[in-house]
Amino acid sequence: MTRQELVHQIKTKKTFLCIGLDTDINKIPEHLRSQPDAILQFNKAIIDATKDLCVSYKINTAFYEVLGSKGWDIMEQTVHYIPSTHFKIADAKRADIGNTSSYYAKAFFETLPFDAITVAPYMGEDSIRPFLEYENKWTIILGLTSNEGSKDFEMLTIKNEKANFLYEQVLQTASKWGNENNVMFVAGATKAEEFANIRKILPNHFLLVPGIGAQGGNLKDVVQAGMNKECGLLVNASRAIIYAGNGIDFAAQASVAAEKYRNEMKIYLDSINE
Ligand code: NUP
Repeated sequence: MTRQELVHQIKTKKTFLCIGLDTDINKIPEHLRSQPDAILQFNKAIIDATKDLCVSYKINTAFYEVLGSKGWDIMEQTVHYIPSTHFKIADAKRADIGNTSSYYAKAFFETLPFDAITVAPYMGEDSIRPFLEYENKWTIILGLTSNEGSKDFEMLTIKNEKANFLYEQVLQTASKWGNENNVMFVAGATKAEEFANIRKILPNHFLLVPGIGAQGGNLKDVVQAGMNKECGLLVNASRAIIYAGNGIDFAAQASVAAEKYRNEMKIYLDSINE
């Protein structure tokens, strides 16, 4: 999906919500658990109920890999079920030496029809380059993550006239490997106080922002410092939406939770379009 198409979806649907399909057999409603294709049924019901409220779905591969080959099959069926209008993210956090990365890229961009994959920047440019060679596909580089451990490396103070923290150096350097049409960065909603700084370095890039809902990040804070003229944000919520209910009406409850975010997002989007 191109940047233009993504921005068009955001403006037309008045939402920049990304729903995380972190589907866990232990958390899905009891009545589904005994079914042989419980996770796929759950995902399909969530997608049917929420697709008008979001522009993107993010599949965290861990929740599928844990089930072995069956899980990979469910992930494949799920990604094919997502409408072509939606931006499909594989949250796989890959990157390796070049020839290995080229197979990671092929696995997620050709064998599977994802639009984007998350990658770790630690191994440097040659580990990311193979992902960037695909036209109309996106590489989402971990910038400043939402977890506590981001302080261990990402928030390390470095002695450098251009950057205070290591994550800033990552944004500055890695943004040059690609461009605003094929690179995004992860910026955790729990780090909203850093967003103004992130925008100084990357005024135009899209940011994938996980951490609202279950991790306690605040949508308003993220938007105030992080939104740009084209929106520039994909805000993800996984547990807060997909497990909003755990009865027969779980999909309707997920839709209610997604609609709350969408309604708030609509107000913010209207304010940049005025
Ligand atoms: O910094 C990050 N924080 C984060 O939570 C980078 C991520 N990719 N994620 C992922 O976003 C995490 O692995 C999970 O799939 C999702 C957040 O889920 P939730 O807290 O909304 O349930």
